Amino acid sequence: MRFITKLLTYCLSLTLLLAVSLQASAIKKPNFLFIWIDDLRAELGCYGAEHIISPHIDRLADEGVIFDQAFCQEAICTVSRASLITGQRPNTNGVQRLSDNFRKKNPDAITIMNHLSNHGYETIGMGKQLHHESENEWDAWFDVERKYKVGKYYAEEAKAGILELKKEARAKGLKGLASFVYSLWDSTEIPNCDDNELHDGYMTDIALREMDRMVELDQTFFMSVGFKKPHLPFVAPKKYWDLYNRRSISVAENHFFPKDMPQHAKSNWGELKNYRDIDPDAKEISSEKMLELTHGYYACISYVDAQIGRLMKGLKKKGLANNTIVVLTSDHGFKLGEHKMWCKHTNFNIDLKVPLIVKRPGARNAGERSSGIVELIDLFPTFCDYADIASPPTVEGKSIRGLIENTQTLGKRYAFSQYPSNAQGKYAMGYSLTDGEFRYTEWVNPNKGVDSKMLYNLVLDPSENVNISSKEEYSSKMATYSKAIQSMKNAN
Ligand SMILES: [Ca+2]
Repeated sequence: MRFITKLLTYCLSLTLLLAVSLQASAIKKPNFLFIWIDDLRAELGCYGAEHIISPHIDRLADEGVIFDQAFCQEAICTVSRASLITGQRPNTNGVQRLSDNFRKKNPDAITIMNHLSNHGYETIGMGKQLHHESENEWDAWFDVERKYKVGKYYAEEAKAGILELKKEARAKGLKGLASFVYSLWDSTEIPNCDDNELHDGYMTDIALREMDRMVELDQTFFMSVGFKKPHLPFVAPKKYWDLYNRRSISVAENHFFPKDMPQHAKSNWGELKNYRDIDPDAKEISSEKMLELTHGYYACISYVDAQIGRLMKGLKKKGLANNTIVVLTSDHGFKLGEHKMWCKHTNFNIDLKVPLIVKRPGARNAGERSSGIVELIDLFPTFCDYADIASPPTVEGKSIRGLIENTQTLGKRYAFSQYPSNAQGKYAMGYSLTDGEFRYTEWVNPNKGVDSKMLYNLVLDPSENVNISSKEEYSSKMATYSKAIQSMKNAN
C-alpha cells in the first residue's frame, strides 16, 4: 500500500511538472522592436505639436503609453547611447565626450544586447546605434552606410564632392573626427527620390527582411532600428519637404540667450557650423536659413515617421504584432535656434527631454499618458523585466514596467543629466536635474567646486528664458537640488 501511495505521488508530481513545463513553453517571451531616432526632440503631433506631421508615431502613442517626462543622461549621441545600452550614468561608464570609445573604456561592460543575447534572444542592430560602431555587439549587425554605401546625400555632385574633400583631408594628415568634419557637405538637400534611396528607407527594408527571417526561424528577437534622421544634414525625399509650407513655419520664438545665463551654458553650435553652407564664424543664422533648417528638420521627422509606419505594418502583416513590445525614443533633444543656439550639447530641457512611447500587445491602457519622471538608463532593466530576466548588478536604472502598466504610478523624484563645458577654455562638468517643476544645473570645477548655477521654473517659464538662481527665495530649494546632485555623484 505504501508503495502504491508513493507511486501515485510520483506520477502526480510528473504530471504537474509536465503541465508546468508545457505552460512555460506556451508563454513565449516577447520580442522587442526598439526604434531609436537620432536627435529627435519631444516635438511631435502626440506631444501636442500640431505643426509636425507624424501620423504613424502618433498612432503608436494611441496604441501605447506616452511619457511626458523622459530624459537622457547627456545631450551627445555617443554618451547618451553608451548610457542607455549599459543602463549606467556617464560618470559610471566614463563615456562623457563625443570622442570617447565605449568599448575601449568598458571592455567588460554588459550591454542590453549582450544580456538579451545571453538569454536566448537574437539581437539585431542596424543604422545608428553606438557612435563607434562594433559588429561584435550584435548577433546580426547592419552598418547600412558602410556596407551598402547608402550615404548622407543623394546627389552625385555631393557624393563626389565629399570623396574629393576626404582625399584632401588625407593629404593634410587629418584622421577620424577631423577628417569627417573636413569632408562635410551642405546642411540640407531636397532630393526627388524614393524613400529607400536614402539611409533610413533602405534600413527599413532590411528591418522588414529581418522580421521575415525571425518568423522563419521562430526566433525571439531584440531588434534595434537606429534612424539617422532628423540628425543633420537635413536630407529627406522631396515629398516630405512638400508636406510643409515654408511660409507658414514658425521659427524659434526665444531666439535669444536666457536672461542671466552663465557662460558655461553656452554652446557655440560648432556641429552646424561644420557644414559648408554655414559661416564657421557666424554669431547667428539668418531668418531665411533658420526657416530652411527648421523646414528640413520637420521634413526629416516626417520621413522617419513614414518608415515607422512601414515597420508597424510589417509587424502586423508578419504576425509579430501580438508578441512584440515596441519602444520608441531618441538619444536627446535638439535646438533649432532656441536660446540663440543650434543642435544639442547643453543642459537645457530642450536638449535633455526625449520622446518615449511604449506599445504592448493587448494593453488595456492604450493611449494613456504618464507624467512620471523616467531616465533613459531605465530602459535596460525594463527590457529585462519584460523578458523575465534579472538585470546585471552594474545597471543603475530602474524598470518602468509599473509606470507603463499603470500610468498613475509615480516616477522617479529626479532625472539627472550632465554635460562637460569648456566655455572660454574653462572646464566644468555641468550637473543638472529636474523634478518636472524646475530644472537646476550647477557647473562643478574639479579644483574650485561649484562655478555657476542656473534654475528655471518649467511651469511658469517652460522655454527656460529666465535664470532665477540668484533669487533668494529659491536658495533652500537649490540647496536640496544640490544635495541630490551630490548623492547621485556619490552613488557609484
Ligand atoms: Ca544624436
